[in-house]
Amino acid sequence: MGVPEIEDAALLLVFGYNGADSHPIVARRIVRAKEKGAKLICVDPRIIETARIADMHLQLKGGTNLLLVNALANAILEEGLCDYDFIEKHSNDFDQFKEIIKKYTPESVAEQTRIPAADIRKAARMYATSGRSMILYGMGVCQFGQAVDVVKALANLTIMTGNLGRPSTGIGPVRGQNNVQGACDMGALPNVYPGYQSVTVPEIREKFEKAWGVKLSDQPGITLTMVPHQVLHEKEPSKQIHAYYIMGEDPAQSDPDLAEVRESLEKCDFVVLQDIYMNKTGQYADVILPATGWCEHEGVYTCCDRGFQRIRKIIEPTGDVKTDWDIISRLSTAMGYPMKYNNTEEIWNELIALCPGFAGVTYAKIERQGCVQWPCRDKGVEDTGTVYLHKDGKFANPDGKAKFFATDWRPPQELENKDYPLTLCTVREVGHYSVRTMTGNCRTLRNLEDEPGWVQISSADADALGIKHRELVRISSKRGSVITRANVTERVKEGAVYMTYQWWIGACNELTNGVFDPISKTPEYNYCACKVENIKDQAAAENEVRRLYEEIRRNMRITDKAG
Ligand SMILES: Nc1nc2c(c(=O)[nH]1)N[C@H]1C(S)=C(S)[C@@H](COP(=O)(O)OP(=O)(O)OC[C@H]3O[C@@H](n4cnc5c(=O)[nH]c(N)nc54)[C@H](O)[C@@H]3O)O[C@H]1N2
Ligand SMILES: Nc1nc2c(c(=O)[nH]1)N[C@H]1C(S)=C(S)[C@@H](COP(=O)(O)OP(=O)(O)OC[C@H]3O[C@@H](n4cnc5c(=O)[nH]c(N)nc54)[C@H](O)[C@@H]3O)O[C@H]1N2
Ligand SMILES: [Mo]
Repeated sequence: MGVPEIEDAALLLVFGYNGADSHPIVARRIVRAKEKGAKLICVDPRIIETARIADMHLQLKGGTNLLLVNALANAILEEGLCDYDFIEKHSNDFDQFKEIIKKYTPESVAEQTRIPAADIRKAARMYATSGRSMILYGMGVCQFGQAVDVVKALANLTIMTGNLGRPSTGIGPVRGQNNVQGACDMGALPNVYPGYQSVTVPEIREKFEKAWGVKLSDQPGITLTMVPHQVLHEKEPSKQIHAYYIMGEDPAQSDPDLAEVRESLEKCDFVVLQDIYMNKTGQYADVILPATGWCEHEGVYTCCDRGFQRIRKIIEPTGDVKTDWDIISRLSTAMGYPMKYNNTEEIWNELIALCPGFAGVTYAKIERQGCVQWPCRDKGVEDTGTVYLHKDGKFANPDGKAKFFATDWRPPQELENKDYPLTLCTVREVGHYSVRTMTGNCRTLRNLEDEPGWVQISSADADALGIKHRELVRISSKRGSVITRANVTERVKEGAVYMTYQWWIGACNELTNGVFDPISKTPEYNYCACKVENIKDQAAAENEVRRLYEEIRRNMRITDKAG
């Protein structure tokens, strides 16, 4: 689906996605859908902005997604609200699916999800009968040890109700960064070349070997989140990691269990950082390669809806910096594989020649249309790209049918306990961006919110712990401990606290758990056990925060010159 289609849905199921803080432009479409009469169901453990305008807010207990989604499917089945014609013509494995789903009655999950069975039934009815229901999901689904299963379970809802392959229906992963979709499209994944072409399929590999004049490995690589383990614990010499080239990433801030990340960075023999700012990881780097920022170079981004868009250089870079592609080309040439591109269009043309799904997306076409959504296979003007997938119920599986998939719920790995009685979930801050190199260097945004960040805590928990709004508190897990400020709020329920991962002092990744989903390898950032303690001597704690901030700013070379 395309982002603009959101506003024409008859119902939006917004599941673990906080557009108002994460993607304000997409969030406008949600507001507009509501204005145009759409029904809105928000599934989130917090009262986020979407919950405030929703027709129903299912304020589930964190970590219980699959219980709820399976129960929604159960209610749709039980009430006979399926699109049986669509299921019959366009899907497989419905019977196996029913077999697993039948035990997930709304009544059986009400206690664990903390959602009354009647509300689950009502939401299921609304979703199944609107005629044009669309699902949007985000990190409230993905950042769990059981994430891919929940995505598939949400897809089940779309198949069983025929909410696919038509405008303003379907399931939308509202992907995080402006170009995270583009990074995947370009093959920045361990198991595929550009265009999602598997490294293990011999014909594909041979195609790339021929184009590039090299021999390529037939083994998939590993994901970012597996690096610490491969550095610290891998016994097999051929799989050990000794050198680490990090480009546009700050694992020493954004990866889980930072103590382990630091240990792995220290153990690596050689670390290179290619970035536009100094960051925490840079402090472990042997070499830093300074690159240009988004307004200093040109290229192509892919939006979360598969739409390729051109980005253009607005200002001349200053200082000794190069574009990312120029740095890569020079490095490659120095290592004995000459890469000679004169501009990004030459790189793009090589890409589309090798990727059938992108073959029709010339620079000229992107220029003309503003945005071209893949698949777009033909260079001619008639092929304008694909706004939504699965038209006429056609799916990418060999027999063209969708596949139902059901499985049982698994609880998060580290549950609240006697020593760490609260659960910690980590989310986003509207005024700051990811590891905060970009926004932390901006005085205006720092004036909006600054270190040591916040922990959202319910008034019941705060009262019981003797904590007042705005006071500094200590928050700890089995893995680490940091200082942050209490945000006592009615937006969260008792028992669960929420930190944003943008803060260098209140760095929640000192606390998070490094386990991940077996398929996506995304860490369980949204659930670990923690405790919060009050701090008696607030003045001393404020001093300590100031001292820590000065130290970090020095290490990150932050001056107040930056506007
Ligand atoms: N201002 C700003 N914008 C950003 C970013 C930023 O750092 N700052 N980061 C960007 C990136 S990288 C990404 S990936 C996106 C992410 O954007 P979102 O997908 O919106 O990510 P979050 O805010 O982490 O989580 C979404 C919601 O999931 C809820 N949640 C937590 N646990 C559960 C659960 O068990 N079930 C359900 N159903 N919901 C749960 C949280 O309460 C939260 O409201 O934002 C992007 N946009
Ligand atoms: N606890 C917790 N941790 C999380 C998350 C969470 O919800 N909770 N979310 C996770 C998610 S979804 C994500 S996507 C990650 C994000 O984490 P990261 O990817 O580490 O963070 P970013 O701030 O997006 O950018 C990383 C670096 O890229 C640099 N950079 C920006 N533009 C350019 C450029 O054009 N070229 C180069 N070479 N460098 C550039 C920035 O200065 C920064 O140092 O964090 C993850 N970590
Ligand atoms: Mo992300």
